Amino acid sequence: MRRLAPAVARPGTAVNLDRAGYRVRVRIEPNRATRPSRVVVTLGRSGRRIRRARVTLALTMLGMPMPPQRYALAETTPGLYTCTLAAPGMVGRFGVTLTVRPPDARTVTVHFVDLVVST
Ligand SMILES: [Cu+2]
Repeated sequence: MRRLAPAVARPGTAVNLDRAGYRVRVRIEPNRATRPSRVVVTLGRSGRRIRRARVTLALTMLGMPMPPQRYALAETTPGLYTCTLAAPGMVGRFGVTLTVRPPDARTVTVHFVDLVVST
């Protein structure tokens, strides 16, 4: 169920989301309209990193009809998943859906808002 006030990923801060026993931590940098951004996600459960999950991200601009952009993250370090987002081209609030498929557990989905700012 979506929370009424979703977590917001702002430049320079991480978002922590707890869902179904998982701790999902997300950083998006630099979150600028004219530059690609790096997404770094860590997955934990009971204090342990989750490895070999399949992690995907869908991005839509809130309040503007545009097709979602979808990305698959790569596990670049054990339990740490990354991807690079194309420069969004505009400032504003983007809705992010992050889907985590752990190797031996149910799929976990979290939602948050990504705030893209100007330079
Ligand atoms: Cu837009």
